[in-house]
Amino acid sequence: MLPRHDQPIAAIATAPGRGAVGIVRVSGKGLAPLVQRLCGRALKPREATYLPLRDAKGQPIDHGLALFFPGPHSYTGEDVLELQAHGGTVVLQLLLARCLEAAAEAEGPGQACLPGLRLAQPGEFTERAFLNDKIDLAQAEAIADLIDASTEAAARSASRSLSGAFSQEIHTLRDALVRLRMLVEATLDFPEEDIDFLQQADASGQLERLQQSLAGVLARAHQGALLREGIKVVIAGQPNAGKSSLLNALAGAELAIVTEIAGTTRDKVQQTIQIEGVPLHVIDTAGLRDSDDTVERIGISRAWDEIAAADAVLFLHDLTRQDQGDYRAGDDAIRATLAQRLPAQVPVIDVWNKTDSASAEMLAAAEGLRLSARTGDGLDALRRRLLEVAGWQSAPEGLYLARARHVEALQAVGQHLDQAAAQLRAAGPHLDLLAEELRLGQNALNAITGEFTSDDLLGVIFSSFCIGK
Ligand SMILES: Nc1nc2c(ncn2[C@@H]2O[C@H](COP(=O)(O)OP(=O)(O)OP(=O)(O)O)[C@@H](O)[C@H]2O)c(=O)[nH]1
Ligand SMILES: [Mg+2]
Repeated sequence: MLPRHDQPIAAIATAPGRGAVGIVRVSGKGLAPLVQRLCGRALKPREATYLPLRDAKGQPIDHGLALFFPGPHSYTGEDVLELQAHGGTVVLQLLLARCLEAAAEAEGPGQACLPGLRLAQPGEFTERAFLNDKIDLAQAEAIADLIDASTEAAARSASRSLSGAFSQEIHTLRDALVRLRMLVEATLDFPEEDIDFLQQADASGQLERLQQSLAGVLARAHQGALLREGIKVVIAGQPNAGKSSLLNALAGAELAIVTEIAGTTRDKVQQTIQIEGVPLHVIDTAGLRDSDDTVERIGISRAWDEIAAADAVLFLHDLTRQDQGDYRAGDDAIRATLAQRLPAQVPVIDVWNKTDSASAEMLAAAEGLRLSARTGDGLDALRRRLLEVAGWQSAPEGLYLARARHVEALQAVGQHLDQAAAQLRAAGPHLDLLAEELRLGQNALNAITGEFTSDDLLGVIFSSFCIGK
């Protein structure tokens, strides 16, 4: 049996369901005999041919377009055949089945037409493109991100990553790192030259410039990752503070039930909103208080689970009840528990609600953001604050999409460069340790584009693709 990556693969490439057209795609080495069998003729490379697509008995399944891309000039780098038919589920299933059947038919004595043709796994076409050096790993990820993009900004940035803008920055960093490594490795080979040699060649200057460029790439990758992944914002507070009203106001839709009854919300209500194209996953939770009601208690416990997993918490206070001692005691108790349960870096934003019916005195006493979920007054300031908390700087031109994985890899590079710089500054530098840190830094960089990547990581990345891509 052929190794997995050498087996020819087939799949329906278009989305399941009805559509005007649907595409069945086959990729593998040496597809010409299959093309002949399926289409009844050879096809001109990269030219659409209108023809009947027939079953084994010669009856047409459909009439459609056939396109043949001989490798390496194809999406996967192998031979690729695309059959475009009408987009019905059954038609496409029949065509796909016909491909598998034709592949198994005898081409010569003991020789199948296309041995080993099987259904493709999710992302397998793109994985082949990566393995055949048509694209690097960051570009492959950008394909999935482009397909999954939920905002225009995310789609545009994914497209820039796909065209290689992000990979180019990584390559520039890598080239500078390789030059520095060559210098250090050369010094290792000629110990008598030693540190003077490194100084003359301005190794520390080179390293410093590398660290600066890395910081720039990291900042842009962070913005790109934010566009892709967004942040999770949990609205918390006592019952009736107006949490559900605030979610509705931010979403611009009546999603969560709002009543004057304390303890209305039990299940969490989640909505993704966009501010300047940054996705914010906003979660409304049950009001926090001591309760004897079993259902409400489960809701409150879930609220705390959501809070524990938040990137930022909006702590909502009711301005109209600030003169009630027990209400303020309730807020204090929540604040204490928040401080206990939340990691220090998770920001808690105090938001004072119901400015429309609060007294001037209470308004004056409230420090922080003040708004009215009812009138919408003050919401813009909250939106700005949320972007600030997310770390969004503004939408610079030419942003590329990145993933948390890339940001982490770049941070790892930064740590290795810091270690290397420390060695270089040390009174008696260990050149072997310096060389090792630079080598590790380069590995971390290469992991982004896939030049140094474990099979496990590839499995994780490609399994999240859709089938047929
Ligand atoms: N005047 C005024 N009333 C508000 C405002 N926001 C919410 N309310 C009222 O406050 C009450 C409670 O609102 P909800 O949004 O249900 O409050 P909640 O925090 O979700 O309450 P629970 O789900 O019970 O925890 C309702 O009667 C809302 O109409 C506001 O900005 N101004
Ligand atoms: Mg509610």
